Amino acid sequence: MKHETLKPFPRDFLWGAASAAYQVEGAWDQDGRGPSIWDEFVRIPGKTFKGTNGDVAVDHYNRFREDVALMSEMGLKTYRFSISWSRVFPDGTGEPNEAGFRFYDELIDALKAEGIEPIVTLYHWDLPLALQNRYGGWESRQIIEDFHAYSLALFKRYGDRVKYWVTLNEQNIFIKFGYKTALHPPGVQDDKRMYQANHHANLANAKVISDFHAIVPNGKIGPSFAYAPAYPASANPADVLAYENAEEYQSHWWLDVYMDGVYPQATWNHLAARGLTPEIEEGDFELLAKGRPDFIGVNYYRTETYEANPLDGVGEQGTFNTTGVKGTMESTGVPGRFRTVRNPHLEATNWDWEIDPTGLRIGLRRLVNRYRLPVLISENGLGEFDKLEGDSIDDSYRIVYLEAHIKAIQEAITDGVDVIGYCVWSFTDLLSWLNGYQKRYGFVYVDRDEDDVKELKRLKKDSFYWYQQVIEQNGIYPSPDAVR
Ligand code: BGP
Repeated sequence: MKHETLKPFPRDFLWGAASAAYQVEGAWDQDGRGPSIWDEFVRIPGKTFKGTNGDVAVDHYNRFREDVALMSEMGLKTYRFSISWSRVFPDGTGEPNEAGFRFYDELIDALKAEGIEPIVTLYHWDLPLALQNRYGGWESRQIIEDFHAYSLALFKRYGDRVKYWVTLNEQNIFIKFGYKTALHPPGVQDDKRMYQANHHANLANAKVISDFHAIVPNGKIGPSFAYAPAYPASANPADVLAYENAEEYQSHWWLDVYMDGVYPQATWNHLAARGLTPEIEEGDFELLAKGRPDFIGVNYYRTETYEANPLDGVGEQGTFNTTGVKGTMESTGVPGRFRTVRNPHLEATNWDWEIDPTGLRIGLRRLVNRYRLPVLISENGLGEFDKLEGDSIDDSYRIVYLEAHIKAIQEAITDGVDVIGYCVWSFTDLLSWLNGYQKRYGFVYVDRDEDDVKELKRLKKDSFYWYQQVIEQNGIYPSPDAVR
């Protein structure tokens, strides 16, 4: 559908950028912080690109005032960041670490002083190691109580200043990578355990959401989901069925639970036939039904294209490109259901993520038609090799990428989707979990690499000035009349 004119972005649209504690903070053992599962995992040889870790990351913990000053200069309306659970509760439960709580007080106050709305993520993958060791983390139902206690402590402490909260960041990724492909901690490969851990995460999410509004009456809360909308490789009904299978298995499996408290049937049956469905206890579905969020958080980077996969076809363990060597990502799938194929209509990044702005518009429309909630785009961005030349960084490819995605959002808004904000991943360069520091996303270059922390100097990329202007004029087009 082509529009003759596009609706302008809403006046209070939240133009933003996002990060996560482990990827930016550093200060891994400073001021009483306890270790997280990532602190341990990155030390296992061969797990991350060149053995990189977040010990120092970009030292945001000690340089947050400089970073907030840059956000203010840019005119950012919102900044999404996560709280490190083991910084505020070093053991996961029990004794709080006041220095950790104070750090987030200061960060929130610094943002508010500049008129920047904080969006706080409760959990961006860095589970306290103590909870992993004590009872196996997400594999125990105890995590539901402990995540609840931790979250309520944050709501009580910061709820007077923080309106927007994200519960779990990309449950679909941390569960699949943690318990299927073993690319993330705890590095397990066991589907039965995976679906059980996933069920606990669903319950933890719902329990926190169901108690949120009593503590933060004017607040808004929702999970952030890694949504890669599915396409069929062709109009062959076998491929269309594969795409339906994939959309349900890769996305509705989580989203239907978040929004409606139910697991989708075909995938449930597929797992039940293999003895893989989670143990359900009395009251679980009642709790899930109470967890309907206020918005759908969407992290969008790409679409995925699917074709039919025979019963003896490819499985889910193909090579994942963490080197930036284009063409090294392998096809993956579920035998008898679907497999991924390259989409010949799309260009891909050096990490083989297909670039598809229209896919964002398609995804937004699908989500809103199915779940009827506003959407917060909690992540979108381009990871690339950036080159520092003198003091400047020409990242015009990033500008092209973001501009196309912003146009797609405006088209979706014109279609009728309620989008409340857009957080570009990321504000400063940061640690890419498996890909080291060479896969850069920021508007602000941080001068460090895998081998040398250097002075961590901050330098504005060309995209910084471009996004500053986008925010200033509330979109790419200053007035709807200028849109054709
Ligand atoms: C999302 C995560 C982010 C971020 C981003 C980019 O999945 O929520 O934390 O890392 O992806 O991914 P990567 O760093 O793997 O390129």
